[in-house]
Amino acid sequence: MYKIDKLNELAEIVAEKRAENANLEPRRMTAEEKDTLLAAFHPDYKQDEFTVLSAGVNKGDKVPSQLAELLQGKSRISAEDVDLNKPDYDTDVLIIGGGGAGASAAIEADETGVKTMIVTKLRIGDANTMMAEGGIQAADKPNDSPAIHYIDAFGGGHFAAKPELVKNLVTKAPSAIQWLNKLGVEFDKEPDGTMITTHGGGTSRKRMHAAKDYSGAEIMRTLRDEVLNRGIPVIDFTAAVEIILDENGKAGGAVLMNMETKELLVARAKTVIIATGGAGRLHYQGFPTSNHYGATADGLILGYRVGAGLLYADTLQYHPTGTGYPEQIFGALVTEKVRSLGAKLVNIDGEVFMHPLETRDVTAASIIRECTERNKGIDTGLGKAVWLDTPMIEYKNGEGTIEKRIPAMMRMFGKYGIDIRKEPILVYPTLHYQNGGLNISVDCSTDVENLYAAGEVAGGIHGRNRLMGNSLLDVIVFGRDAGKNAAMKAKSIAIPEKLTLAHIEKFNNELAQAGIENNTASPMLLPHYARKSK
Ligand code: MEZ
Repeated sequence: MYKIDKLNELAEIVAEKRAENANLEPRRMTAEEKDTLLAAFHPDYKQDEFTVLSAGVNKGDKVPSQLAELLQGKSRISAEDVDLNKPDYDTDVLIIGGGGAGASAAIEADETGVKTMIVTKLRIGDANTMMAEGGIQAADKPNDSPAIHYIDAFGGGHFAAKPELVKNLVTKAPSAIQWLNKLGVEFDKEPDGTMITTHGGGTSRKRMHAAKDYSGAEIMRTLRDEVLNRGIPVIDFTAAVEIILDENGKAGGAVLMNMETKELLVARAKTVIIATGGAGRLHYQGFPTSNHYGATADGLILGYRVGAGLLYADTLQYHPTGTGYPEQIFGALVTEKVRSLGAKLVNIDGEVFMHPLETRDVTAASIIRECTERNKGIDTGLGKAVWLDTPMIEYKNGEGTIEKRIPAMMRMFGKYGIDIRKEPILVYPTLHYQNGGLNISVDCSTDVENLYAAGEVAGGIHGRNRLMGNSLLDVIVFGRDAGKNAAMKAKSIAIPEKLTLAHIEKFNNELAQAGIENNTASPMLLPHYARKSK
């Protein structure tokens, strides 16, 4: 193994300083310090990693270059490949994506009595929701309120979020927790049934509700059971490759592709919800990712090609603590809850170089600065990293805390011979979340009528930086709303009659006029390193 003795030697320095570091209260950065730090070290500010779009509704805006390649890529089909007059599926509400937002939407749409169907390119639950660890925010304690939650979220997002979306997020948070609780999510509770809550980066109150450190898996398990128990049809291993419009430019379904046989199918619907999640598997700027295998920005491409605009697609979240070592779990998420429970970030000299609960963009930039300009990172053989002093959790809170509160972390590192109760771990930022996405209104509608979006694919809720636990919250709040609103709309309209895929040629012409020759098939569907089917 790479210089394991050297790493053990360096870890000794962290152990020696633990008692002193545990009592340190590092000061918070000023707003000015944060701005300077972000501009110099956050990946979003590296201008040469972005491309200005030449076609589509966001022409003139910059997005990460890998995303631009797909947004201005080539459709996987042409209009002649399918017969739109012979739909394989007919439904009221078509939901594309089987993660937390898609499942929440399906449950609420089904509740209204409309015909609802989920289509997902992998299986229901193969989603970033499943991978979320640390928790879900809701201001439901006596010392807290949705108004305080609003200030934290809006400020943390650099005051760039759409105010009405943040308001919707925070005011519906307490009822979202109750809804999940009733459905059967096993939240961490005190013996008297009170929910246990902790801090996250940038929160002024303890409002993170969790199921240990596998909160997303617990929530997704519950939502999946509910979808299946209700008998909502789930068409799995089937990707949406184009949105279908009607003669008036309104959404009317989607062309689907069986991931194994590549057979094309037509789903006709009165309303369509895009809930396809994020884009970590595009590995912007060469970063590893904490995202699930299917996070390839598909929904952005589907929406953009039919005219749905994007908001803040140039801002990404690099979770400060991706695993920096060992190689087998490089980039995997080390939940922020580890820092909420008291672990501090420490450099090669054993110095605590920042407050551990600054907002994520600031923390990531600070770690990058430590490993570059300050040259205080630890060489792991895979790159530079800093220490996250996990034994400090037990030093401060007593033995057994790690096993009780973050057992999945303990298991993940334990598999590779690292006991996080006794040894600090090595971390470096990992691509975690797309802050922006399809521009939505508060009813989850996009710029295209009858086309809705919810979950990570939607933009504007978190501004230019999201706080921990507001994503699990957003998939529930906006997923539920999208389901209800798309269902109500479906009840008020007739089945679309004249369906068309004319937008494919129209977009191709726009690309040609802009001088773009790009044969990249989009949406991408699977990462470029996926094993090809025979
Ligand atoms: O909201 C998140 O991204 C989250 C809870 C992540 C984590 O650190 O656990």
